[in-house]
Amino acid sequence: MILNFILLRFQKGMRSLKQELKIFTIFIFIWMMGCKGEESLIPTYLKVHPAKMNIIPGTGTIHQNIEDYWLYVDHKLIGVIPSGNTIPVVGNGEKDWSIQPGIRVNGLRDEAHIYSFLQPSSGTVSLCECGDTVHIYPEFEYKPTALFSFIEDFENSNRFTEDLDEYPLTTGVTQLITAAEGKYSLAMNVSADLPTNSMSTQDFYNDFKSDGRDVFLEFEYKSDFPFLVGIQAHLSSGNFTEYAAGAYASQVWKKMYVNLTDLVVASQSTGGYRPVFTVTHPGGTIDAGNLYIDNIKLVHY
Ligand SMILES: [Ca+2]
Ligand SMILES: [Ca+2]
Repeated sequence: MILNFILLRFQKGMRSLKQELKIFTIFIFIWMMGCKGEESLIPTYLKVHPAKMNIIPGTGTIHQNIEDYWLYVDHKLIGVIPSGNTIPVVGNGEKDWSIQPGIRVNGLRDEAHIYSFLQPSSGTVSLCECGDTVHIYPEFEYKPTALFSFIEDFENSNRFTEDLDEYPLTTGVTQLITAAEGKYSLAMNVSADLPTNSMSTQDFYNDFKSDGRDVFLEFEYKSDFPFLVGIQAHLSSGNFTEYAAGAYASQVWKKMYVNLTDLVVASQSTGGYRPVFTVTHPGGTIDAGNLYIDNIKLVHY
């Protein structure tokens, strides 16, 4: 009886062992299949190094503030990454890559866009499915189709002499105290007694059409106070100023890109446009200070 029971348990045990073996075999098979699938998913890693800006005569400073690299491989967007980052790319064989330079329009973190005036960097990469890292060194330069109404570096000139506010003692002067590049930048002074300083160029620029093509103002700044940037449109009914962007005070030089396209389209001026910088002092006992600007470019197609 006991012998029978032991035999039965043994046979039952054999059965469950067989079942377990079966399940184990299926599991191993699925795992191996999974491994096989994973094997083909081993990526190649692309490390995108900080871009080099190529010097093109007539395009002014090479200072840019490219915050994002829009990486395309085989004409598909792989990712939008900061420079110095590594990104995995799945695939095999020789592929085309291109990187579009990304900026933050109007200084806004949420306004991450490709900057259309710079030529994308491109090349080919050999994807290996082997986990190797391939180094990419992008280079950017202005497109030949990018046109400049003016480039002002304040080294030997200052076209920002038009005082638009009601305080004749707030002006724009070139000085040697600080500069983003070279020796000179423009300083726009404000104080509690002279709280507003609004400067523009003497000329209006009408070398671009108001048809929706990109019009941007590039510049570098350092400022004791927040300030506004916009354009003044020259219309038969008078000159109208509208602001496109604002920036906070900064004790270090920063580069900003202001999109003027919508304002240009909205005003449809035939008499042209000129950029406007307006800085305001908060009043009270706060010290007098300056908005410093350098390397201003009005760029369009
Ligand atoms: Ca300068
Ligand atoms: Ca003034």
